[in-house]
Amino acid sequence: MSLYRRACRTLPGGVNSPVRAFRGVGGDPVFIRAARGAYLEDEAALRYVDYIGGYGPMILGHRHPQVEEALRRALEMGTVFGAPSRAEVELAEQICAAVPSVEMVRLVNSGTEATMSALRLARAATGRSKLVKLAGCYHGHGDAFLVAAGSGAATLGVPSSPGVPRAVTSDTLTAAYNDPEAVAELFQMHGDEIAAIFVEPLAGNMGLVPPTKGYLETLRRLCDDHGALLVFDEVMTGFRVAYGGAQELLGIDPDLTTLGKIIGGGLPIGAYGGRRDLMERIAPAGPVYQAGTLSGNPLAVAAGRATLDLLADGSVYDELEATSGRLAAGLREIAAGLDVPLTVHRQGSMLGVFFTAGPVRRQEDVDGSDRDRFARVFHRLLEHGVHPPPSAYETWFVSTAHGEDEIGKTLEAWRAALEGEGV
Ligand code: KE4
Repeated sequence: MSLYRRACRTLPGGVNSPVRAFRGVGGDPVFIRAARGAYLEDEAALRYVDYIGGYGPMILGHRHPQVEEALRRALEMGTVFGAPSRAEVELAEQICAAVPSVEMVRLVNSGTEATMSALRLARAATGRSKLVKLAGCYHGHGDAFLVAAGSGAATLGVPSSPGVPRAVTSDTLTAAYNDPEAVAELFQMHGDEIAAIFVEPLAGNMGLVPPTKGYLETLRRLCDDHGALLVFDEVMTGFRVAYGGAQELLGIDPDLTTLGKIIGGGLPIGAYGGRRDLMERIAPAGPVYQAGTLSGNPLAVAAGRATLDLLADGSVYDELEATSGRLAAGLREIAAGLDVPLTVHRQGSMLGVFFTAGPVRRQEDVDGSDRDRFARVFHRLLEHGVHPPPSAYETWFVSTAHGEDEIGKTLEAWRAALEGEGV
C-alpha cells in the first residue's frame, strides 16, 4: 500500500492542509522526509529544488544553522511555560521596531488565529459588524472569511464551505481585487456598517497579484472617509518583500496588520498588531477576549527571533532580488522562445507563474489561465527535480539558499518541461 493510501485511512485526503494533496495538479503528493537549504528530499531520497518554502516561512532556506542553534538552545530551556517569558517580549519588540504601523502586537499560533482576532478587534473598536474581503485574497479558514467571490461588482458573501452559517458570512461584503469602484460602491451602500477592509497588500493566494497603481491608496481613503479600519494581511508578505513588509515597500500605513510564517522561522506562529489605541482593547488590557495555550511559545519565538535577526540589516533582500530576478527572467525568456504564453509576476522573492498572455490583475484572470498546462508542467518539473507549490493559485518562494546552481537547475528543468507545450 502506498504511503498516501495509508495516510488517507486516518487523515482526511491524506493531509493536514488541503493544498498539499495535489488536487490542484492531479496525482498523489510527494511525501517529504527531510529538507536542507533550498532542497526537499522525498521518501525515496530524491531531491527537489524547493519553491514551496513552507508556503512562505523559509526565506532563509531549510535548517539555517543559526536558526537551528537558536532552537537547540531554546529546547534546553523547555518547550512551554504557561507563563510570560523574556523571549516573547524581545520578539514583540523586534516586530514593532520593524513594521511601520505596528505599535503593539499579540502573538498567536497561526495566520488564521491572527485574522480572526484582528476581525474581532476591528468589530469591537468600531461597533460595526460588516467587513470587506477581496476575491482571491485568503485570510485563513475563519468562518467570516470563507465566502465565495461575489458575482457582479460587489455582493453579500455567501459561504464557500459547508458548515459556515449564512448568518456569519452575510456580514462579509466581497469585491474583486484591484477594482476600486466596487469597494467604493460597497461603502456607498454600507459605509456606516463596515468595520474593516481586509486585504493582502500584495495578493499571494491567487499566485502573486500585485495591487494596481493607487488601489491600496483608495482603500486607505475609503476607510478614513467612513470610519472603517484598514487591515493589511501580511501573513505572507511580512518580512518577505521587505523587513517592514509590503506596507514599508508601498508606503501605506494600515490600522492593523496580521503576520505569521517568517516570524516563526518555520514553527507554528501568527501575530496581529497595530495602533496602540486599538491593541490596548485586547484582554487582559481591555475587554476584547482572545487567548491561546501555546501563544508565544519558546520554540517558535526562538526560531522567529533568530530569523528576524538574520533579516534585520536588509542585505538579504538585495540578494533575494538578484536571484529571484534571474529566475523570473529565465522563465519568461524560455517560454517566449518556445511560444508558450506566460505571465510571471515578481515582488522580491515571491513569484506568480501563470500560463496566460495576461494581464493578470484579479482572480478571474487566474481562473482563465491554462491550469491544465500548469498541471502538466508541474509534474514534468517534479520529474526533473524541481518542486513548485502544487497549485496555479500559489506563490513560488525563493530563499537565500537558492544560488546559481539551483536557478540553473530550475531553468533547465523549465525548458525541458515546456518543450512540446508550444502553441
Ligand atoms: P495559517 O492559518 O495557514 O497559518 O495562515 C492563514 C493565512 C492567512 N493570511 C494569508 C495571507 C495567508 O497566506 C495564509 C496562509 N497561506 C496559505 C498559502 N496559500 C497556507 C498554505 C495552506 O493552507 O496549507
